[in-house]
Amino acid sequence: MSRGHAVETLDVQDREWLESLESVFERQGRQRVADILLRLRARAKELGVQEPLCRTTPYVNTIPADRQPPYPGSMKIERRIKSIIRWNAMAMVVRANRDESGIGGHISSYASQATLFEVGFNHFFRARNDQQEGDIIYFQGHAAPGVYARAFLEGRLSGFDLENFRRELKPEGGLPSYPHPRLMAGFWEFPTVSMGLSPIMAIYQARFNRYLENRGLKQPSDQKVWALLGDGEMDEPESLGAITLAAREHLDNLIFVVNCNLQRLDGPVRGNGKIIQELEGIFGGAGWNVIKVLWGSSYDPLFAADRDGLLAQRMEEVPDGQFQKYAVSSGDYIREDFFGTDPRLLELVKNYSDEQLQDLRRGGHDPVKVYAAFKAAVEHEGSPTVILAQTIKGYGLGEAGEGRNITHQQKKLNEQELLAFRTRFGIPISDGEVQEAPFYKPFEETEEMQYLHERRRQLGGHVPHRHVQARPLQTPPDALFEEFYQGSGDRAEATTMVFVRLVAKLLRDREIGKLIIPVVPDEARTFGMEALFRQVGIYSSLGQRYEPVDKASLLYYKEQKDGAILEEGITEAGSMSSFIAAGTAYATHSINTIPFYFFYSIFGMHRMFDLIWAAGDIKARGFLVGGIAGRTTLAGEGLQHTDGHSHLFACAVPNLKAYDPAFGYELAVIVRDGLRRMYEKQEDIFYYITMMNEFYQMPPMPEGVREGILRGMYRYRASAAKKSEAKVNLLGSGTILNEAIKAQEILESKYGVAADVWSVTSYKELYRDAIETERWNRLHPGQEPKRPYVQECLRGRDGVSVAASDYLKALPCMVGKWVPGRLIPLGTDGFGRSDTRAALRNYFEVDWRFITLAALSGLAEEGKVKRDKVRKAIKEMGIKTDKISPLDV
Ligand SMILES: Cc1ncc(C[n+]2csc(CCOP(=O)(O)OP(=O)(O)O)c2C)c(N)n1
Ligand SMILES: [Mg+2]
Repeated sequence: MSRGHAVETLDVQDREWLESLESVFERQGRQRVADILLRLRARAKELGVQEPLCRTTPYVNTIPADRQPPYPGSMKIERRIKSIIRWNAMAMVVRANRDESGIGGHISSYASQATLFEVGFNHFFRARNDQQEGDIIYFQGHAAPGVYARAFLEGRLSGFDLENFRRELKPEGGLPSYPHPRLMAGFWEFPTVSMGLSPIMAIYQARFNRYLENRGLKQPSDQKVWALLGDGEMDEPESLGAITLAAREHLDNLIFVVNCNLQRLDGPVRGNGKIIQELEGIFGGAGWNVIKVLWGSSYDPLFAADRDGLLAQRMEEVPDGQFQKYAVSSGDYIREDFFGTDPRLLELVKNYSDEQLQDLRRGGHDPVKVYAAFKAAVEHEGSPTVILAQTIKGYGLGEAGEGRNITHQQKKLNEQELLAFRTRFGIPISDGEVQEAPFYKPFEETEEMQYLHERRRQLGGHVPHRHVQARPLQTPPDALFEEFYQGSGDRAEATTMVFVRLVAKLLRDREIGKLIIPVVPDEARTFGMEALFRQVGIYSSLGQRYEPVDKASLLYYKEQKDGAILEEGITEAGSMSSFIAAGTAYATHSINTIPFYFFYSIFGMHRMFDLIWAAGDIKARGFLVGGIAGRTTLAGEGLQHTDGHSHLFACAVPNLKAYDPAFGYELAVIVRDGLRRMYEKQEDIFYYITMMNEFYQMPPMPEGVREGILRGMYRYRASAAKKSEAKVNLLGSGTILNEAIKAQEILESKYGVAADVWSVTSYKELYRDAIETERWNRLHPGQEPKRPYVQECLRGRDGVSVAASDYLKALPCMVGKWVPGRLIPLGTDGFGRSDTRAALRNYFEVDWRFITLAALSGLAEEGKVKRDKVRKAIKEMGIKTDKISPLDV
């Protein structure tokens, strides 16, 4: 009872207090004790007593041995199954690296958490089927060999598959290194191997599940979100960055299991400290239910005999680095170093042999303790749970790496080490065969195989298992978009406004309105989205328990339980995680939610690219909307805020469509086609669209341009000049298209140059088409070569093309080789500045004057205009030739 109290402090008075506490506990229960403690604290405070800061509990199991539930299965059979999985997981990695040195893989991470996984697989992780929702499980990425090895026993993967671990490109196929839904369609559900993303995605997933329930899109259920994480991983800012949200939202559908093997890749997570205590303080302080699973059943008798809490005290003072040392030490060292600090501790273990001391197991390796923790977590109500399970990295590897600093990278075992592993886990492979590290699978009739299958049957099927059952949606009719095709007439608008109006309209739609999910990180007013606050409400699981200060106004800040807007506050990572949860609901919940995530464009690709990469992997659908974009279009904000490179970033994500539209109708065409492709045709793509805050009249849509808008370019305005000495093509994107249009007028009226203006909506689309076409031609030499779309557009218009955008020059350069004639790129390379739009466009040399100059200068080089004309133009347009280059600073 009095565990954790130093013996020295236990004088008579202390004992009396403790005894009376114990008697209250015995007669009146836990709640009464808690009430009294609260009262005592309050009184002590009144008396001016400075309370000791106490964020942690003693270094012992949260669930005492006498409150453990009985183990519901056969531990003996489960141990056999676990041992076989351990062996196969190890053999996969060893064999892969034998065949091809350097192919990589991890043995020791799974080895440390096999018990955590297996207790989950045998007793907790429910599969999704027609009768039940199942659980949502994020498996630690580099523990994938363990998941594969289990799937092998379950009959979901073949020996061939295991053989080809990390050899995906073999003709017969192989297994990806880590969980990638994109690469293993019917298997992995969540990409988890970029440390830190899985915890934050799991939190927002759990919250999104509640959102769906509160909005009536899904029936409430007892579905859990499990995230199996590493202790080293908890140092990633994303891992801890959203834990208060989980507590605030009372997400008792969320369980983190942190495998505290006290090591990461290079060495100890906290050699000089205690990671478990640190995490307990952090999670506990944030309002989570913390369950520590530190010691296995073999420690129970020791704790029972340690009436004065000396053992717990010693455990608390020993740093993690030293515990790691014990993991690799013999019993005599442990006796001397750990127990030897106090004769009373030595007395405690005097009947223990050195072997027994060495074999004392940590909690995370004891199914009884793990089961108790998992069960308590599942049953806990009111807050999320974190289970901190202490384990040993490389458990079972012995000399080959157990607890060693090199263990994370260990991929090869020699014959002796294989023999030792085989013997330790009792795998029926002969000495002669061990060297080959063969995979082992018992016959189906055996007790263990029957048991394994039966457990999964009871839990509803296999996990992980990704299966998409959402029915395709009908694309909204063209009529819904018609007003945007019409243009804005005399009214000046910004594409931001058009986009917001479009989404507001979609939200009102009877068919798909409920599925539209606006996500925004505290930037709604920046984009003029506040009208949506009132229209569809801001989601809050609590509704609105206060009178909003702006209640009297039309567009007040309206929070409601079934509000549609996910107003995430200032967390782009959290918002992106919401986007991913909403964008994958078609797979996780069979619900086609359609997220529109509006963010400040610089804080999009630039800030959360790894999550966007994860969205590509997980096949999230939806629209990423980069607001107030463009390095010269966003005036006044300067270096940190002006985005001139997100479209280049977007090029790197293969299934991301990226558009930089200039006009409302372009936007409408792109969004409608996106809805069609993602939700009707069920294509695994998603969209990045930039929108700007520059006001101008939105023209009506010309005839026949839809295909061009989607493919990346179309001729917006042909030259009006009938006869002219020279011709150029002006390619403009986003708001810079207007500069190209102005340059067209000047070139024609002042310099006698005919210019066609092209709206380039997507260099990425043009580039992709061109490289794919070129590839096809290369592989099909006997057939009629195809022409890239950009080349086709500009066919017969060679000479000079000037391409100007608000992004890096590299963007148009990507298609430069397919542009007939000379391509002159203009763009915004360099750090941004705070100034007016006009000043910025002069600084970055992307305004109509520089477009005109580039056209004339290109023509001069071609010999189509005189150099004098260029000099004259520079003067007339007031261009300073000695101005600094934006790249120089
Ligand atoms: C963002 C990121 N950085 C680095 C890595 C490389 N990496 C993979 S596993 C690992 C160590 C993981 O340690 P821990 O979280 O404690 O897991 P354990 O293997 O000990 O269970 C590292 C650094 C990664 N996968 N992701
Ligand atoms: Mg670790």
